[in-house]
Parts: sequence; C-alpha cells; structure tokens
Amino acid sequence: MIYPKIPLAQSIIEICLAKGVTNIIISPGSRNAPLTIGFVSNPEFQCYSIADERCAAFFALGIAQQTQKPVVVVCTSGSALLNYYPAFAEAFYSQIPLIVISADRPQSKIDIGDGQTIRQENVFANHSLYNANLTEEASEENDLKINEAINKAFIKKGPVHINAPFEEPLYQTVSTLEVDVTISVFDKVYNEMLVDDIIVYSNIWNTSKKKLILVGECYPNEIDDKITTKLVNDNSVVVMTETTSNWHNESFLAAIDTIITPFTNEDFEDFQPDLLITFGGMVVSKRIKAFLRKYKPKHHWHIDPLRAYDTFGCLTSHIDVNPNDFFNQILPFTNKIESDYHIKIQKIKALRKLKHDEYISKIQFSDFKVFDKVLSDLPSGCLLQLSNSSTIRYAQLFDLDPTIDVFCNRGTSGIDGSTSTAIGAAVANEKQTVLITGDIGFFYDSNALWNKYIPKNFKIILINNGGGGIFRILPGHEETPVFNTFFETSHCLTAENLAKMYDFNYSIASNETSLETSLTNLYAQNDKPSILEIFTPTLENDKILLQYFRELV
Ligand SMILES: Cc1ncc(C[n+]2csc(CCOP(=O)(O)OP(=O)(O)O)c2C)c(N)n1
Repeated sequence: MIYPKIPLAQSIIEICLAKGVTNIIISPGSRNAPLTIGFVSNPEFQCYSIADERCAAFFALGIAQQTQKPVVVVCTSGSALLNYYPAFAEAFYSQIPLIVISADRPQSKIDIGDGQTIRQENVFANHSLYNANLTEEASEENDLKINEAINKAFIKKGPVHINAPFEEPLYQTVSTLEVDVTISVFDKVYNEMLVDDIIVYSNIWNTSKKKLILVGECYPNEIDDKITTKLVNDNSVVVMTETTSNWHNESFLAAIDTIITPFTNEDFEDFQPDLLITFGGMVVSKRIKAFLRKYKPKHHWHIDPLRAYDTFGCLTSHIDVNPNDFFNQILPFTNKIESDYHIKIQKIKALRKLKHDEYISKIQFSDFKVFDKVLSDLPSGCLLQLSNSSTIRYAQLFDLDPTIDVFCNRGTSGIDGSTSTAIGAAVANEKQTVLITGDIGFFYDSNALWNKYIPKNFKIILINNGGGGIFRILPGHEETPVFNTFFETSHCLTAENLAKMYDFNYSIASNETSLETSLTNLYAQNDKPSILEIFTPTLENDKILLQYFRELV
C-alpha cells in the first residue's frame, strides 16, 4: 500500500477509514497532495475528482443527502476552500453531514506574503458544528480533534471543518504506515420522552379540537403506517404536507397554497389550529407561514431530536425525540374528540381539486401547464430533484405519484448548487434521477455538468422562461428595464452548446405537442445523460399562475 509520507495526512486518512467515511471528493491542488495521494491509493475509498470546489461540495452534499452518511471534500489552500461555503451553509440548515478537509500552510506562513494563502482556521465558524484546527505533526491531540469533527458530523448531522497544515515536500510516499491513530467511539444518543411529559402532551392533545400537523422536508418512509392510519382517522386532525415531506396519504393536504390562498379572514379564523405540531426541515410555503404567524395556535410543538426553529413566533415546546417515537408514545394516551376540523377542510380540498383540473384544461402552454405535464409524466419510483425558485413552488401545487422521492436544497434556498446536488444524488442512488430546474439556476451551476460520473440515465428538465420567472410573481414587479436587467436577469441563452460540450442528449419543446413527444423520447433514451429544454412564454407565465389562485373558489 502507498501512504503519504506526512504523518498528519496518514492520521486523517486512517481515522476516516476507521469511522467508515469512504466517499471522498477531491479538487485539484498541490497543498492537498498528501491527502489526495493517500485517499486515492487506498481502494477502500471511493474517490471522485471534481475541479470546481463549489460544484464538488454540492456534489458531496447530494451523495450525503442520499446515503445519510458524512461525505468528505478535500481541497487545496486559499480561495479554493471558500468555494465550499454555499454547500457548507446548505448542509448546516438541511442537517446533512459534510466533512471539509482543507490543506493549509503552516501558521508561520500565513499573512507574510506567501502565495495562495488565506486565514483558513475557523473560516466557516458561523455555520460549522466543529472546527478542527490541526497542528503540523501527528499527535493524539490532533487525532482527537479529527475524531471529534467526524463524530459531530455523524451525530449532529451537519458540516464540520478540518484544517490541516502541511509543509513541503508534499508528494513523497512511503509503503508502511507510520502512525497508530487514536479512535474515539461515539454513542448515538436516543432521547426518550418522560412519562410526565407524555401525560402533559396527551392532555393538551385531548382538549384541542383543531390539531394541525404541518410537515416540512423529510426522508421517505420516516413515519410508520400505523401512525398515519391513526391520524387520518381522527376528525380533529388535519395533516398538511409539503412536496419535500415525502409522506403521503389521500386525506393529507399536499397542495397547501392551493387550499389556503383563496381563504378569507373568516376562513382563516375557522382554520386557526389550537395545537400545531411540526416536524421535518424547512417549510417552503410562504402562505402557510404568513397564516400561522398571524393566526397563532395556542400550542406549537416541534418534534426533532436535534433542533427546533420558532418559525411562527409561537413555539411552546421543542420535543427532542424522533417523530415516530413521539407519536408511538403519545397516541395510546389520546382520545378521539368531537370536531369537524378534518371534514370541513376535506370539502374545501375537493372543491379546489375540481377548480384546479378545470383551470389546467383551459390554459395555454406556460410554466403552469408544463409543470402539470412534466410532473405527471415522471417515471414511477424515480428520484426527483428540484431546483429552487419557482420550480419548488410550482411542484407544491400538484399531486405527485407517492412512489417518487423528492429533494430540494431548501436549507438556504440557494440557486447555486441544485444541478451539482442532483448529480451527487444520482451517483449515490440507483434510482432513475430527474432534475427539474429553472434557467437561471441551471446556467448558474453549469459547471455541475463538468463531471465524469454522471449516470447515463440522468435527466435534466430545464424550464427556460428567459430569466428569473419568480420575480414576475413576487409583489413589486413592474415591467421596466431595471426589472428586466437587475431582477429577472432576462437573457436569450439556451443549453444547446453546453449539452454539446458535455456530451448530453439535447432536445427542446415549446408547445404541448412537442412536449408530449420529447418527454416520451427523454425517458426512452439512456445512452447518455439528457437535457430537455422547454421554452415557455416569459410574459404570460406569471399572469397564468396568479389567475389560478383567483379561480380556485
Ligand atoms: C445563490 C443565490 N443567488 C440568488 C438567489 C436569489 N434568487 C432566487 S430565485 C432567483 C431566480 C431563479 O430563476 P430560475 O432558476 O430561472 O427559476 P424561475 O424563477 O424562472 O423558475 C434568484 C436569482 C438565490 N436564491 N440564490
């Protein structure tokens, strides 16, 4: 076996291996040569080479999102490291384990005019679960810091930073390991609910006639079926799920905005919950946030073993167990109480469904119509990755096949790494992966395509509405040169040449007939990755969406 000669690099590699952290994304550089040589020389590691560090980190995030295990990104010194920040922040807010290992110069070489050198220690401090600022030698102290960083990524589910100073020569190797690393084990802590708490919570449950369960981003199959059955059979319970919640039942309200946007003040008052229970990650719907901030429930419990945000300004309890444990422990102590909360909203849901279908059948080719068609044509059982901006918002308006798993970078809602994340996820998951993206998000992250690991059946559906369509929908839109240039960033770019450059199949659609044909072809060809670019009418899209909400009543 070949090892880097520098003992500190050996220690880092051995500790990663001992902890089962084996997916390593390496960006090129010289300072990180000891790590690169060591990781690549050991067949236990699966190493990926990605030049652009921003894409590399989002690619790693995609792998970690799917495997739910930490993934390592390794880069050289200087600004290379700073390009990890967008994915690092996303990992922090989305609770995805990511381990950044940066090579550095020794501290004596910082700020003395040496090349490719910046202040790397603690550079992600605001969003990092742990910063291991290593010293140059291999030592037990350094080992413990490396252990702590990796353990934190596992237990606290988030990003950590290990900064490793290396002095030249950097490329020398040895054939025997010179370090005997210290490994600190960690216990996963499972919090239990106390009996007293179960009594308090079930008492509140039993006296709340209107209980709203609102679910943000979750992994598929997080909730036991028997819990689902119990909840949907309780007339005092309404479950609202977001597209990224990956939790399905016919009685759930999956299209939150469709239900509540037309509400009058009276409807809102009627729908105001006594008890709000939330779990999962970030909530996408702005309207449900506005509703709950104005019509606050008496009690708001957020269930999450690690974290609770007071999103609606009324959080009364952070219940730090996993949602299954919570429901399994509390439901046996709950009673059914008389309530029409569930039935009333089901009537509204049925009406909205009728109006929704009527509206779709009469509108012209537009973003709205395209989402309807593209989402209903997705292959069953696929992995759907959504970019930010209006893509995720449109997706929330439609029913999705429950066999489809949905993900979106909602931690920071950035448009900067959706394609890279989707490719990482596609590499880590054997499922057919489809990315639906807007044009600005796609062009922003076009270096994502500079990646030799993209599965042949990977599909990108690019909805090109000539700019940031979301800004036409948001209040404040006026058709002025300032709007077009500085908000919408209007353009005439297409993906055709990028597809050529990166050897993707490429097709286009610009009306219903061509969309029908190109979607069929898209899923039929798997000889190489594909892009289907759909052109929609820039000036009509927002009007059609806004009119939709008017016609729901
Ligand atoms: C990194 C980053 N920069 C800027 C923004 C602000 N932003 C939100 S949506 C958007 C436009 C996205 O346009 P596009 O991807 O074409 O999607 P569309 O709204 O047309 O569906 C921008 C610039 C952001 N979310 N993230």
